[in-house]
Amino acid sequence: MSDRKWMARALQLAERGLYTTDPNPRVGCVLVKNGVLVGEGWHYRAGLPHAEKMALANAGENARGSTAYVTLEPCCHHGRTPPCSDALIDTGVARVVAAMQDPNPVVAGKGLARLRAAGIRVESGLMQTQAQALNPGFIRRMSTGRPYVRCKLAMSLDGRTAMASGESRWISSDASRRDVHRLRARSSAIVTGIGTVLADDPSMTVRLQMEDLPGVEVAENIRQPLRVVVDSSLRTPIEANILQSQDTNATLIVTTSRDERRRYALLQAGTEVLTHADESQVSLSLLCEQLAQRQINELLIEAGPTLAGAALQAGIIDELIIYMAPHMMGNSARGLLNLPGLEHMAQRIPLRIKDVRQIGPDFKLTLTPERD
Ligand code: AOF
Ligand code: ZN
Repeated sequence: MSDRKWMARALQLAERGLYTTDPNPRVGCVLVKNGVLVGEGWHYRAGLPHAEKMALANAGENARGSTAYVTLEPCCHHGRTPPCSDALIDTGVARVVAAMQDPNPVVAGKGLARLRAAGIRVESGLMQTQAQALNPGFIRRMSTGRPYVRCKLAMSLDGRTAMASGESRWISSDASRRDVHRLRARSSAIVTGIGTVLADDPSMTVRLQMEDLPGVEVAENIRQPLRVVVDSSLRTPIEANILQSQDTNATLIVTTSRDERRRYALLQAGTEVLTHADESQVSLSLLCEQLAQRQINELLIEAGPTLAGAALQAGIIDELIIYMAPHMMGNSARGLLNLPGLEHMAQRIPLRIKDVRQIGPDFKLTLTPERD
């Protein structure tokens, strides 16, 4: 029982890195000796010490003979920092309880093996489900070469997203929109479509106050996710808000266009252009692979009915997040998703409701596509 209590504390610590560790995983560690907490730590940012190193430093001499509870298998490689398994061995930690193996192929069980070989008692798998939930993107990228993809939508109770004129500000409440900023802040990248850029001119940056982020550590400015525009014919205006960059990376435009003049103009404006030359339209599946190669863990799609519908039909979505506002927009208003080819009940796309909660006056639904 007390093992669970300490692991729960380590999970809580890991969560402090929710908005900062990217592309690294969120990891927490506590050191316990004779039933007493002697040290704790978490990973704050890539390049800074791992959770175990911070906990060991925090415990000092008390680390010797203690039990380490870690939410991820201690590493055994020299990355930006030296191996945590060696640090645990050198300090004389007696027992290590890990919540899960590290899916990173350079670690993948070898960290635990090294600890065992040094005579440390090692267990793995305690509260694994909770530990996995901390790092869906890191785990997905390491094990499949793809990011974990969320798609966010806002609709009325009757499933509408804009009036026939296109007017759509605002469907969901202020509280829901702040929740979307939290989703953005934990994502490595945000993908939108040219339709949304032309219609709404969004900046797709994270704009949050500290009180919007309870229980996390963010000492400096919030990290801004990479912004990506799916724009087959390079219609993004140079002056679009999404291309403007204060403390953000260059925006990435994905296209099939070979218009060199447009491409040059966009490059001049500091934008990066990625061309899917062999495709008739941008391949969302290929884009996912390319973004994973750029260390994108969690990807958020914030787009209109065309791109969001295409993403669902391409099978790349892991989680649909729908903010449902309690009003009716009527049946001349626009629908949630364009799903061409859907004509028979047998072709429906089955979803499973994972979570329902109220945010301000709205309902937030989290759904996962049923894959067989
Ligand atoms: C741990 N504890 O707190 C974290 C781990 O480049 P580096 O040195 O930061 O290493 C990054 C890799 O280390 C990352 O891909 C993952 O396998 C592991 N992360 N391991 O023992 C930690 N954040
Ligand atoms: Zn480590």
